[in-house]
Amino acid sequence: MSQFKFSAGPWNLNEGVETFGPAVRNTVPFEEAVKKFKEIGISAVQFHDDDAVPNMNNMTIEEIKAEARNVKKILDKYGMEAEFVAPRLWMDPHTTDGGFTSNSKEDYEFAMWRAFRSIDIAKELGTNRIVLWLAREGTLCAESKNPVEKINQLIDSINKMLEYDKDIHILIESKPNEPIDRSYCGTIGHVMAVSAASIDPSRVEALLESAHAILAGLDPANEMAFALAFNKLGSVHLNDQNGIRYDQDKAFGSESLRNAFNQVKVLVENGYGKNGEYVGIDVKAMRTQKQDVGYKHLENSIKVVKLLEEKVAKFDYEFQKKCVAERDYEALEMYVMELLLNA
Ligand code: XUL
Ligand code: MN
Repeated sequence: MSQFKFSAGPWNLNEGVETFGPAVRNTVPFEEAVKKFKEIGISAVQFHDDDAVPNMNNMTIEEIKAEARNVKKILDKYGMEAEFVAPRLWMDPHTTDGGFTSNSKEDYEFAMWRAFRSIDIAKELGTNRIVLWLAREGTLCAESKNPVEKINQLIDSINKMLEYDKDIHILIESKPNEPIDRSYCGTIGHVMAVSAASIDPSRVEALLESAHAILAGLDPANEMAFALAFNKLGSVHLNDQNGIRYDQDKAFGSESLRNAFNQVKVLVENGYGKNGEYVGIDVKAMRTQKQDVGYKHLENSIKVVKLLEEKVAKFDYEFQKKCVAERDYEALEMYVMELLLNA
């Protein structure tokens, strides 16, 4: 049992493509993925705009909405929700140099078109959450953009989305790098600042992904706490990461159990999920995994969340208080290690 509702995206059943090698698994058809998600305890699907409406660039607004309604029927058939829609602004020739911070007016307008269409799709799928993973909003060549101008351009873009639909919430997913070298919204602190500068801070929230915090050299639980302190943690992407290298999206807790414990602890302690927030699992199957076991990373991540919820329930707050009073943090640290090791 878990107190949380879980979500995942179709991209989490990845084919294993990476920079040095091709796909090693077949694409799981969308309906099969939804069915599988349901079986393993996931109750909502995360979407990129073109996960829901492939080929949307060549469609009219009405055609896009109609296609989104067909996707909603599949969700309904399996009793599944849509958690969010995220414009995929990193694959298109129009977003080679970013979208909201592009130097090209035409490419900027394309990015806004995709953002507005993502809102249209979200409404048809029955969600008011838009996620912005700002994949290429930053630079490869530091001198290629005027950073102050571009950060203001980004805030303007978000304001336009807030104006386009008065009900929509924008969740910014921070990440310091990859694919871009220097990103403009690298941490939750950046997201909070952008939120505060927007025309409606109550509708601009954060999505914290564990691996992204680690890539920024930060602690994922503390990043979650920072957004929670402002009442702005709209979603999380739990996963894990072996240090500061390429974005690994490993199964939750598979690298640092204590970090994972503290993430679950901060979510539990702050009543995360009480306003309908999902615990998103954003994990990649290892490339070595065969087709029929290409979803275990999701199952395992959910299992680890549940096991850690049990550990949090057992956490002895009286003992913690005593250690704090005596300032004996070695004792507290050992207590946590023993709790996790079942010793
Ligand atoms: C990229 C990442 C994305 C977003 C959705 O690092 O995490 O999958 O979560 O666009
Ligand atoms: Mn993510």
